[in-house]
Amino acid sequence: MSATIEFTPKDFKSSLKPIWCPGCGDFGVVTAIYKALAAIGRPSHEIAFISGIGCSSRIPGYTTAYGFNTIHGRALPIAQGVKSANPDLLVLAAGGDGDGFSIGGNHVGHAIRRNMDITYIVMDNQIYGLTKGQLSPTSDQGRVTVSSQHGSMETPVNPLRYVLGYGCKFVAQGTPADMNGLAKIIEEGIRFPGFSFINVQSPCVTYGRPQDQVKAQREKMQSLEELGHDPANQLKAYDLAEDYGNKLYTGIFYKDPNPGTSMDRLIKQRVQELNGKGAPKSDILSRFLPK
Ligand SMILES: Cc1ncc(C[n+]2csc(CCOP(=O)(O)OP(=O)(O)O)c2C)c(N)n1
Ligand code: SF4
Repeated sequence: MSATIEFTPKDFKSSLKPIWCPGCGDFGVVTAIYKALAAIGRPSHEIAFISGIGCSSRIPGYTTAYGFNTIHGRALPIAQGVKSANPDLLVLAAGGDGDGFSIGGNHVGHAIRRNMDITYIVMDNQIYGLTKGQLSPTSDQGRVTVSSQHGSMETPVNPLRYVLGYGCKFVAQGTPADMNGLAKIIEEGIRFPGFSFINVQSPCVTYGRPQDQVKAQREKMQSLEELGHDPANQLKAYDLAEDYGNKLYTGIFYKDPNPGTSMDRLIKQRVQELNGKGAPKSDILSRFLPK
């Protein structure tokens, strides 16, 4: 680790020009990530950024971290593989609401259960952006899209309650309408020693609705901190999360005050114990983990 080097957000911006639609909320998310990484102060070669497939999943390419734009819905299994192979890497995972809660929904619960020290950022625009505006699992009931001409008849997923229900130890929400707040939340998520989930209300300007855009969000957003919410209060967090889709709370819903040891650390400890006992070199983990 190079703790003495000072970084600026620009150090984490790659030379690749984003091809997102002008005004897409994801521009704000990547800018907040640059700021958070500068505050964390680790060099790009110690960071791995894993995504699925979607407009939002292009995000690793716009950073200077090692990146892998993987398979639709599979950011988390791959991120967990990376983290268990090298627990010393700072691992970020990201994708859209479709990627995370539709095709990849099953992985979210198991990633939470395993509790690897990974920060998972979902850019929740309540639509499939890349494939041109179909219903996503977080779309409202009644929403008319190219795949729901008569209005959606499905009950939407509440991502905040979903992850809290699985026992996620760090749950937050932000928006590019409050860039500094979002950067701070991402920084806190990275500093949290376990799996952290950050839902970002990142509007799609092309297929989204006027009431979901950044301008409308500015009117609507309410800081949990200003409301006096105690992030150690899990039951209250669950209560507040119920308002997903109606209110726009920003900040930390829940942060476990006793986070325990993350699974990547437990694996590392176990491998060190096995190495100390002269375990055979064929042990797959001991071949891949740093000594
Ligand atoms: C296995 C598989 N199924 C379906 C697709 C098609 N597909 C690509 S992106 C996407 C959804 C994109 O929506 P979301 O994940 O919410 O991200 P966004 O584009 O809105 O950022 C789908 C269905 C795919 N690439 N691979
Ligand atoms: S289609 Fe929507 S989500 Fe995709 S880049 Fe354009 S504005 Fe962003």
